[in-house]
Amino acid sequence: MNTLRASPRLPLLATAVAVLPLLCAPATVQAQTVLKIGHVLAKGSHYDVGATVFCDELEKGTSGRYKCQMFPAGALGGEREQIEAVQLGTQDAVVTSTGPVGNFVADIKILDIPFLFRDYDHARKVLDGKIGQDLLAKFPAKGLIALAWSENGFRHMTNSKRPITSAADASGLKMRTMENKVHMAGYKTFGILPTPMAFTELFTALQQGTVDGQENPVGVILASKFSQVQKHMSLTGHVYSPAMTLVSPTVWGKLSDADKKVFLAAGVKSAAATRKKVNEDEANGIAILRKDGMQIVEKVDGESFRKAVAPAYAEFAKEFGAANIAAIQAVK
Ligand code: EAX
Repeated sequence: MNTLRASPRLPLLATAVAVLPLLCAPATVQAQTVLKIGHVLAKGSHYDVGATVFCDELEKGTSGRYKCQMFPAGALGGEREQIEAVQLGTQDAVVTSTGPVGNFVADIKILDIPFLFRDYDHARKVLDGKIGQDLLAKFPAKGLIALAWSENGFRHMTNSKRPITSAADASGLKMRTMENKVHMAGYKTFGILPTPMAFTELFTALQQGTVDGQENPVGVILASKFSQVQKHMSLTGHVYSPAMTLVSPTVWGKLSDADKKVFLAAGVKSAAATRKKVNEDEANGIAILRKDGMQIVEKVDGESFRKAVAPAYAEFAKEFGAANIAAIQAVK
């Protein structure tokens, strides 16, 4: 039994008042950590669905010891900015496309090669298999913890000038691209004038005509209401855009082994929820965008784009290894 002793500096009553709350505190006061997690898409988008599942799973799996404060819609800046903040530890986690990630972990730029992936099934098999998991293992050495491969989707072109049915139609258009050198090299072969820009600046740039167009998956075009500033859309599907949940090493280093398992499992569940939302957007989004006034070319001459980008594959093979590219293409 603690006996109350009057501190020489405090009369007995004041001492009692000071220590009383401590005596009434529950036996184990659970410290709670609130994680600052961001992404650049609107609430309700495929990233937001994934981030919400991630946070719910964390809270459940740690019995409330970890919760999230979510910052959607680029509130914490563009993807590159948020990745830098996660690396520095000033932000705890980010859900991001791989667009700018290649500037931090060069090896993953191989995934950004145009027409590398046949379809969603192929891309998901590669990323969830040895090739993708080996790439995730390269992140800690670069000051980032990659929990799982999530998904942005196959990218399609939109613009305000004209319908694009073949590579020739795309030629000469000033198109915003992600800050991604592989995309820019590939798109140049289509005759596009690539203008790299953070996603947070894109809507205004389209509205003001600073760029003629951009390219993004259906879910991004929907969630970002690009139908308000873009008349034409073409289902080019020229690049598959992976996404991922990155966590700061500052957070990761404080986790018990058990909590690390919770974080990893939450990352996997988050990715599954995002992929499900991407499937839904792919199924329903075109009709919605057409109803919103976009003129959509569904039958694109994909061969013209593949032919145009073929010479760049020699450069990609030099940078990433022909065998590595072939290994991805060979996954069935
Ligand atoms: O990650 O920058 C982009 O075009 C990305 O696809 C978008 O930010 C979602």
